[in-house]
Amino acid sequence: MLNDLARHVADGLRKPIKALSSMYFYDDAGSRLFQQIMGLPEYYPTRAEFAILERQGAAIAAEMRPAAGPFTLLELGAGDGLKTKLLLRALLQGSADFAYAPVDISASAMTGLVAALSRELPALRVEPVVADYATALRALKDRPGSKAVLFLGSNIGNFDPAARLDFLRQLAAPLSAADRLLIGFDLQKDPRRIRAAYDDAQGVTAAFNLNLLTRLNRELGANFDLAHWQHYTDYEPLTGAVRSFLVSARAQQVHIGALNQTFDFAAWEVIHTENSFKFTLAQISELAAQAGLRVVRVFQDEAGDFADVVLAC
Ligand code: AVI
Repeated sequence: MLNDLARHVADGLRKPIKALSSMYFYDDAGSRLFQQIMGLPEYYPTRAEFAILERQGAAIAAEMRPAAGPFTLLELGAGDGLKTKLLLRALLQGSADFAYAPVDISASAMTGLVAALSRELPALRVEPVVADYATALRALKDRPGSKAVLFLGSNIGNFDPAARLDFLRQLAAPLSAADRLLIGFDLQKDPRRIRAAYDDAQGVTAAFNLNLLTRLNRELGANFDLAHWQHYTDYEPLTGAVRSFLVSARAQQVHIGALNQTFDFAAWEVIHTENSFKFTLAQISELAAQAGLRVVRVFQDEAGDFADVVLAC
């Protein structure tokens, strides 16, 4: 029986333009590399969003909590929770009655987060969930009471447009009028800055992308030779997409043991591994309306690089 990853790879490598989902970047090594990316000088989104939450945390907390009563603060893709702690502190300071339910696909990231929270915010009620987004959305539906949902870090940018709308509609479906969503959107800006954020000088983003092949070698018994694969990325201002690829630097064959199959790669053929969409404020309002949501308030950093947007039904 094939597992999810094996099935995904079988489908993705049989396509005319080979593609693998960036969802599979985040094994333990990939999650650690992403932590490193967030500290890189070129990778501005994390700092920009941190500045928003640091300076405007109290105002955001006030928009997110219901007028009265307890609520669940569910965070999709919680990661190390560094930015969220700012919001959690603001909510605790405002004596909000809530449980924090972080959701992340990485068990190791979750263990680290729960340990850090119990040290730093001992008064916080934490109900961790190790799951992918689809499972988390089902859990959200089943949760009684008021909800505030966080989807920070421009994770929304990693969906392609159809999946993005579908996901937002699923997020909106279980929400009632008093519930709130806070979504982080990376905004369109100097294309050179955007591209540099995904092609850093130290090569950490390259290692992050290439780690996907290491994962396939380990988990699916593949024999990708990393010496003959390269990271390539580009930003398209017309679509607002950063597209990242793994490039086969020569004609080669790769055997994947778990699939019992060998795949041919031509010289310079690519595997498309990630989209990171960048938005305008007008696109965000339009997207919200298409998903049956309205923009309650937009919080931006001083440079206007990033927006944390409060949405409601
Ligand atoms: C997780 N996600 C929002 C990151 C992004 O910016 O698209 C993942 C990433 N990929 C390369 N660098 C960072």
